[in-house]
Amino acid sequence: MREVTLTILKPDTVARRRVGQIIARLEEEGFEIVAARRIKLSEEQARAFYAVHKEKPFYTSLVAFMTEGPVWVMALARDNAVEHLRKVMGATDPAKAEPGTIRALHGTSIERNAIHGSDSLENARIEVGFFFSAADLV
Ligand code: FUP
Repeated sequence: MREVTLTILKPDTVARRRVGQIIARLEEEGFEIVAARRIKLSEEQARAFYAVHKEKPFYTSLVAFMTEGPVWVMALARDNAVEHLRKVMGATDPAKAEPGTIRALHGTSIERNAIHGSDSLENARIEVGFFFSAADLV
């Protein structure tokens, strides 16, 4: 089934000029970029986006990282997009991610792990809606 999922190329990826390489990989993996925007997350946006983690010890640091510089937010379409993006991203901790995955190739720590991808179809709908309106998804 064709799904739309949300990815964020995180501040580490933008700062290290890895955006192009990662977009090329996503297209090679069959994703269509149906919307994309470069933004700098406000603290309020980052806190809201990661609200499910607000009680975790890493929350404050995660919000600081996600707001330290610009990111690319993108809506990606493909058959089975949610699950396939999670597979291509690899595990949260780049040191534990399968070789060849985006996090293994481009992440440098469990926090600075290069890329976000929605973890379920329900969250994908919420997260795409967090950044894009229906009219943006062309
Ligand atoms: P993921 O879905 O793989 O991005 O992982 P989680 O939803 O569990 O975590 C969201 C983000 O919190 C991760 F991308 C990075 C950060 N994080 C940490 O900084 N430390 C941790 O121990 C776990 C997650």
